[in-house]
Amino acid sequence: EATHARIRAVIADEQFAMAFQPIWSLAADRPIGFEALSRFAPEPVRSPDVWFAEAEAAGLRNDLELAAIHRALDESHVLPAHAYIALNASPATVAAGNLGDIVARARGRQIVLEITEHAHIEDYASFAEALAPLRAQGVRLAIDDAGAGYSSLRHILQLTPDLIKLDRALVAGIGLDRSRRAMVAALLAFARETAADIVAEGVETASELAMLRSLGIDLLQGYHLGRPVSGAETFLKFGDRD
Ligand code: G
Ligand code: G
Ligand code: MN
Ligand code: NA
Repeated sequence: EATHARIRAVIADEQFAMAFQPIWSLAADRPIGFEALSRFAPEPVRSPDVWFAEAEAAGLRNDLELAAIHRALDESHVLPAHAYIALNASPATVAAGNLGDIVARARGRQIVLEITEHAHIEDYASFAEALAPLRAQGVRLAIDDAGAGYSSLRHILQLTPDLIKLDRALVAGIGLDRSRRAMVAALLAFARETAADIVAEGVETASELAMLRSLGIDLLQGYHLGRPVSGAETFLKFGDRD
């Protein structure tokens, strides 16, 4: 089928590039990590959401995710040595057991795996089983889009993630909305209880930054701190020059 062939070609010819977006520590006043985000070259330019949905429909989601993860790790030398690399992965890709070599591929760089809150975990046992040896090797687990309102949140929190990434809708609505404020408070309390770090996503303005700082949140990601940019641009801005 046409879509299937197209996605196979995207994977085989690596018709995509990696962008990196800083995750900024206010206390350290520098990025402590970078999230790898795929950017697809073939025209028309479309969101990675669309590509991953098409890949899913074609039965190629795991292959495309794995290709993106390998590409991100291969390019990660553009990042400063102290910084972790955050990789997006669906639970099915983790459960398939194909991530076994990511620690070796990272050449000593710390890895954070971002699993989105709204991903349905079909085979929880396989997912947890594949995750355990990775975590034993120091790979940290982040819950992406936390608090977006999906019922899987409680399930995912049972894995005691190392990082909790507050969904951008929470960040945008926090000044206005009591229910979102309550959700942020609950996630902050959970993070304190389990010694997880909190990252606020989608920080777009100085006033959001100030409000998050007043809540004691140190780690921020969003256009206000830095957009996702190419590996070359990331190296120019942040790379180790020695
Ligand atoms: O970068 P952007 O906001 O356009 O990404 C849209 C969505 O696609 C986000 O949810 C992001 O997590 C996801 N995404 C982007 N790149 C990758 C990738 O390489 N792998 C996976 N699994 N998801 C990605
Ligand atoms: O689902 P995930 O959190 O992985 O998606 C990250 C997506 O959010 C990326 O596509 C990235 O381009 C986008 N993004 C990053 N910072 C901001 C921001 O400040 N505002 C908005 N609207 N999107 C952002
Ligand atoms: Mn993410
Ligand atoms: Na997110």
